Amino acid sequence: MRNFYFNHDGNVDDLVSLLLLLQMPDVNLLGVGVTDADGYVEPASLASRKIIDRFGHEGRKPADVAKSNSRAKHQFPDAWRLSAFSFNDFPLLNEHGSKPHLPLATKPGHLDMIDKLQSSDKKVTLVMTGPLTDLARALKVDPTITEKIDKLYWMGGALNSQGNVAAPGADDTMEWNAYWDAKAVKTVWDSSLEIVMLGLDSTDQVPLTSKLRLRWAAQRSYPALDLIGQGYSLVHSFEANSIYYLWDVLTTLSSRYPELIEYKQVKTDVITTAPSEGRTYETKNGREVLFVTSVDAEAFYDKIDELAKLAPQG
Ligand code: AGV
Ligand code: CA
Repeated sequence: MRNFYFNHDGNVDDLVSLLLLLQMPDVNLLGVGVTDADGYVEPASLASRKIIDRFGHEGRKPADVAKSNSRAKHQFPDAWRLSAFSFNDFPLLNEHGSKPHLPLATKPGHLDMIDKLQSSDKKVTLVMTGPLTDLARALKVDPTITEKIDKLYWMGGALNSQGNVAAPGADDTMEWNAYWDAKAVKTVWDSSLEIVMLGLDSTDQVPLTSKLRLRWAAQRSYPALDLIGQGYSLVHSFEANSIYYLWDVLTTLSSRYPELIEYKQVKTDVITTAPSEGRTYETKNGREVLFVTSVDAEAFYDKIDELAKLAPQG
């Protein structure tokens, strides 16, 4: 068994990532933290608890879910944050009522992360699919957690300056999770952690297409694939700069199945001031990260199906 901790921020691909992490046969998910970023934290944490109730496996699922009390430097657009309410209302997650069985953790996200890491008997793979704020705060409270973290897999940043933030005062070179709290990225970069970075350069290789939607629809007799299809039906791209990708799912699956990706060592840094606040870039004086360059997209889509079919039928 491998120990994992997952911190996400409540958009559709974050919740689908949780669903799939729960299915990995040799992954013991120690804990889950939810940041109030790309999904309202209230419905996003409720939905997380219900996903674990319905799709978790005895013996390798977390005992609770922690809500983060970290706050945005730049908050996500409301139009994106609202999908967490719809997801939490899916009939598939509310068959037995609207209250999850799984409790909320007593501590906020960053302290929950410390507790779960410190109580692990072996090193933990840390997967983060939203802003890095909870980890940055955890490192300040207890820097010794670095000894408990095997690697950090983070969905965030971009090295080609092709960002996905369109906001006044921002120059379009940064990725949203980094822009939400750029100083947190800097804090994590200043730590000794081994970081695998899935920036937009790699996630751009796995867009959400209508072909994919139909592939899931055709397999909807599997409840987890039904939920995945329903989830992604909440997100559509009507503007050129808002195409939806499988950003977080790629990050999550890569953390356990690195054969899906190729990466190289690069030295990088992050800008923490406007107008490029949150922009990550390559520089020879930077800190080393393992930067994902390419994806075996077909194997990745197959892996989603394979894992989803392992979910309890109910
Ligand atoms: O920048 C990618 C991050 C991922 O963690 N999120 C979505 C994923 O959860 C922000 C984001 C960028 N474009 C979006 C986003 C869009 N069109 N809709 C929702 N979220
Ligand atoms: Ca996310």
